[in-house]
Amino acid sequence: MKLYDFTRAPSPRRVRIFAAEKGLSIPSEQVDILSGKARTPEFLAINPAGGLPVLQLDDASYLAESDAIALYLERLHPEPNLLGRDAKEQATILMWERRTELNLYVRVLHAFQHGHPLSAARVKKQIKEYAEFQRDAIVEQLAWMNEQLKGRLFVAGPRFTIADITALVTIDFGRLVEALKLDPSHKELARWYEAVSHRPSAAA
Ligand SMILES: N[C@@H](CCC(=O)N[C@@H](CS)C(=O)NCC(=O)O)C(=O)O
Repeated sequence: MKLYDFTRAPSPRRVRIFAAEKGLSIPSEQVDILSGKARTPEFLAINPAGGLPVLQLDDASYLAESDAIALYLERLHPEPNLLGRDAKEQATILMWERRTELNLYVRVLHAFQHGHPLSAARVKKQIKEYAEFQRDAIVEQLAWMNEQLKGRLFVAGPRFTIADITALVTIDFGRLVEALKLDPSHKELARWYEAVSHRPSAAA
């Protein structure tokens, strides 16, 4: 296996943390997305959607999309379990994973794409008002997450799962691009962030 990776990008980090939680060390190759390397004809032959991460399998085929790669790794290496054991737990984790990705990650990404100078040359047109709108939505979403974390240790329940990985990566990416600031009055979110960001896998 080989992971096409870019250390500074959030989606590949989701896979890196997932693999680190399972104790896996996957050889990787850096693809500089900032200089457009994930959009060259050679790379599009590997992943026609463009973008990272991509996992090259031992049969020389390719898997893209971080959640799909995570599912593949979980099936090959079931422990520690990060995607749920029975029907209810799997569905609950998926519910929180999708909420985190669609309501937080995508907003942070859009705030970055439309508001950050690093993205200026990479989108056809930056719409600053849209970035501002997404920043406001991020603030609301974080307040909501803080409420949801009351009475439970992790995003999807009593144990660490893929939903925590997606939330951690999103928050770190948001801080990096200044679309997101954690409010010190959000005690539950701060408690959760402290716990997950100190796991060894967070360094991945
Ligand atoms: N939905 C995809 C996101 C893929 C994606 O957009 N990756 C970004 C990095 S976070 C990328 O490679 N962007 C550069 C490009 O698309 O050219 C996933 O979860 O894997």
